Amino acid sequence: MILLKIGGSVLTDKARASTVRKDFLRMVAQQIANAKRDDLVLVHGAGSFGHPQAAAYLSKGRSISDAWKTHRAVSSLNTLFINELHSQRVPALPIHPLDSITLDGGRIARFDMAVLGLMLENDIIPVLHGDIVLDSADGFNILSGDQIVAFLAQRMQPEKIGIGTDVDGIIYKGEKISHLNANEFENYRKEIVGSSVVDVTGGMLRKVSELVEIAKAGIQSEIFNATRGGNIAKFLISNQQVGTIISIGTK
Ligand code: IP8
Repeated sequence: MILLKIGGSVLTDKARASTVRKDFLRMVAQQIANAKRDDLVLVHGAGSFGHPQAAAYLSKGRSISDAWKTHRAVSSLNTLFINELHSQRVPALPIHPLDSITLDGGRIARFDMAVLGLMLENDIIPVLHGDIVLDSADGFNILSGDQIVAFLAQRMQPEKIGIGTDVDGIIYKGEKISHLNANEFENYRKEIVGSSVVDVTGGMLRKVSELVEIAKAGIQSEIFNATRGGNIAKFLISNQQVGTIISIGTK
């Protein structure tokens, strides 16, 4: 099984509320279609379909109405993405975390994976996404797609885990590094900068932190630029490295 997250920065224009990057949506769907993998689990981020709404939820009194607007926004991106996948004949269906996951203090406490398992058995590609989710400690909380990836990685032990973003990998002192040893993450931490636009889930630093944790459990992943032509296909089909590998020890 391959686990692939496509970042909100790839699918949406993060500077404009609820605006999709149509060309990229198509380009991503085409590469997934061409790879012809039926053992794929997709996760996508929220980008401008969720982060501004989640920021409003968090700052304006945490109303159920703002929680709904957040879920509605990211669900509508999920629908647009799945429509595009279907137009490329990719048999994909949604799994909405609001309905299937609960949190405890911001971390996944329960995830009913029965639907996901049956989808894979039926050659259906599940498409999950970052979402606003009920939290037993705290009303609702924002669940990033990256935490979903880390959770599924530990549960399902995929053969490959990829995080497609709009940067070439982990940028350290202005240059992409080809490998991050999870044991040395603390040396890099202060140099990894977050996103300049609204990102309630902590941007690149949070993403890398999630991947460092799974690397420490022996699970390797790769962050790469999904906006560059062909990288998703290369990741899905070949063994060619396209971004930064995060693992334990030296590569
Ligand atoms: O874009 C965030 O998911 P992410 C989810 O994967 C919401 O961090 C609702 C903002």
